[in-house]
Amino acid sequence: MLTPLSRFLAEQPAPESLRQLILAVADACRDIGHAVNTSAIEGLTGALEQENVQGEMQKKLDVIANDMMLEARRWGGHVSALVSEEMEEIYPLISGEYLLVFDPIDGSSNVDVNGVVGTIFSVLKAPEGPIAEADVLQPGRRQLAAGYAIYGPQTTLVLTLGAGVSAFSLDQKTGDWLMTTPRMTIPASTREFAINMSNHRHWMPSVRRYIDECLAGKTGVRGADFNMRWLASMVGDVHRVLTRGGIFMYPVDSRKGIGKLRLMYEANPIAFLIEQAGGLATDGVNPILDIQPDDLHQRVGVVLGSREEVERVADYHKA
Ligand code: P6P
Repeated sequence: MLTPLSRFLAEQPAPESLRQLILAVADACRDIGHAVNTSAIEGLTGALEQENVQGEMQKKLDVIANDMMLEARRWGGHVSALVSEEMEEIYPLISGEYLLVFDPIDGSSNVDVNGVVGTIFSVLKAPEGPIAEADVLQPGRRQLAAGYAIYGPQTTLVLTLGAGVSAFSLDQKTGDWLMTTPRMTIPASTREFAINMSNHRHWMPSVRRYIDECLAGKTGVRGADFNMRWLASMVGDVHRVLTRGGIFMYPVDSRKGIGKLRLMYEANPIAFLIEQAGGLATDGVNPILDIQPDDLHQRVGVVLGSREEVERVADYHKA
């Protein structure tokens, strides 16, 4: 029987195998969302005594959500290999058309305080035969589909197959994803910024100039007051930007000379959504989607959202 999500996918310019894969990702996100929603009851909050490839303390839910994604039967033979924030190496499956790259729980430290978290995914074309890491290291411009599920007051799936961005919210009673926003678009300008202000002393001059002008409000060159939000959950902050505009920044800073966010399964899928919604996503200067990856887990600076604001930061860098 056709569901609202499968009806939507049937209208997308995509092969049937990709539509089937997106439906399988939606099912996985529904299962992960349930695990998140019941984590306190099931004793699944908190950390394990182990670190992931990022050198970050793994949360119980990180591992449980990752294990859910590794269940090969989910993918119906459409996926050749999985790549996860939680696994150092690629995870080969039987040969399929696609590579599925994901962060199973983004912002997992928020679970313990009942904050917003999400699952981010990216779909790339797989070559014939066994998959090597080099096959995965494709620029974000070559993504076939991308999206996230956000586990908040609603459980919402936001996705693109290259023809705009749409949002579906989960009907917890029926398990169906119902379209709630046919087309998400980002206003070109904003008066709302999202950044972790505690890193101010580490920022590049262009970022410090941009934020200081926002903080100067009406009395400064911007001639208007700005608002600030910071959820410490990329999916939550990005969902707000896609919903009402804004600029989200996790820039490269002087501590390590690299960014915090990961290119393959955070920045690239989110940048695809942002561009499809009419916004811009850069590393502070250049489009994220044009970056040629050289490592599965490489980090990148991220400045994304309302076009005019992202351009302003890049212009300050070039000034
Ligand atoms: P900070 C979550 O750990 C994450 O990867 C993103 O979801 C989020 O935007 C960022 O890190 C928060 O970082 O340094 O503010 O805790």
